[in-house]
Amino acid sequence: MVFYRQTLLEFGFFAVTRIVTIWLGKSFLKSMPLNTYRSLLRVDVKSAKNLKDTDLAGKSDPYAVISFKDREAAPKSSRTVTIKESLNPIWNTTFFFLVSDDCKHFKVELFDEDFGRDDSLGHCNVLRKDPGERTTYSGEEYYLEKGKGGTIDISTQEISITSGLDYLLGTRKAAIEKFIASKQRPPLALLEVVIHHCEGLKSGWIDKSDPYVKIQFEHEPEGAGVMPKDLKTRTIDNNPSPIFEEKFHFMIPDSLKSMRLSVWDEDPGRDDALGHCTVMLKDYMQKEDRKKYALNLKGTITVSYVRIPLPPLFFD
Ligand SMILES: [Ca+2]
Ligand SMILES: [Ca+2]
Ligand SMILES: [Ca+2]
Ligand SMILES: [Ca+2]
Repeated sequence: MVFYRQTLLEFGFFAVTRIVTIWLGKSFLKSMPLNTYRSLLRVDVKSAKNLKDTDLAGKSDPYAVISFKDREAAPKSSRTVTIKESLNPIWNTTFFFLVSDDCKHFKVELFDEDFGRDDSLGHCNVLRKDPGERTTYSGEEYYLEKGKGGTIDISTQEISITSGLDYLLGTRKAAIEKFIASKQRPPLALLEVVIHHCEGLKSGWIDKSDPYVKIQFEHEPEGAGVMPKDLKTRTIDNNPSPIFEEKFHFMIPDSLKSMRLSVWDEDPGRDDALGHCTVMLKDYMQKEDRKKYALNLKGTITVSYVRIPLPPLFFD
C-alpha cells in the first residue's frame, strides 16, 4: 500500500513536472553549460611611455588592467603591480587567460594609483589576432585613447585547447619534461577533466533521473582561485547511466590537490543531489587513465584528467 501510494505520488509529480516542462519549453529550463573556453591566451604587458602626469606632487603611479567582456575569458580581468612615480613604467608581466571563441578583443586600461579614486590614464583595445596568426608570439605599441597621450607595449600568443591536451603533451613534450625535471613550482597549472559517464545512479521508478555533473574545487588557496568556477556538463534526460564524454579546462593553483564531482538530477524546481565524490589530483602526470569512482549515494562516475604546468606550454 505504501509502495502504491509512493508510486502514485511520484506519477502525479512526474505528470505535473512534465507538463510544466513542455509548457515552458525545455531550453528555458536548462541553463547553458559553461564549457566554452577553447584557447589559452598569453598576454605580456611590457611597458608604457609618455604617460600623463596626474599627480600634483611627484609623478603618476601607473598600473594596467586587462579586462574581457562577460563570459569571454577566465579570469575576466587581471592587473599589473603599481610602479611608483613613473611616466615610463616597465612591467614585463605575463598573464594567462582561458578564452572563448566569442572573444574578439580585450581592453587594457591604465590608471594612476592615488589615495582616493585612481585617475584613468587612458585605454586601448587589443584586437584578437586572426586564427592563422594566433600561435605566433608578437605585439605592438598601442596609443592610449581619450586624449591622455602615451603608448603601451603589449604582446600576445595563443594555444588552441580545442582538441585537448593530448596534442600539447606531444608537441610540447620536451619543454614540459624539462620544466618538471627542474622542480620549479609555477603559480598555475592547466587541468583538463573528461567526464566520461555515470552508471547506476539513484533514480525514480517512473520518473527517471535527468543527470548532469558539476565540477568544483575545495580548499582553494587565498588569492589564487580556480578559473573558471563551477563548470557543468549538459543534462541527459531520463537516464540513470548517462554518457557525457565532455571535456573541461581549468587554470588551477599549483598547490590544489583535489576536485569534487557532484551529480544532480535536473528538475523544474530545485535539482536533487544524486551523489558526489572527491578526486585526488596527483602531481604532474603525462596522463591519468580513466578511473571509476563510487558516489556517496549510489552508482559510479568515470573520469580522467591531465594536469600540466602552464609556463612550458609557451616557453622553452
Ligand atoms: Ca593622481
Ligand atoms: Ca605619485
Ligand atoms: Ca598617484
Ligand atoms: Ca528530474
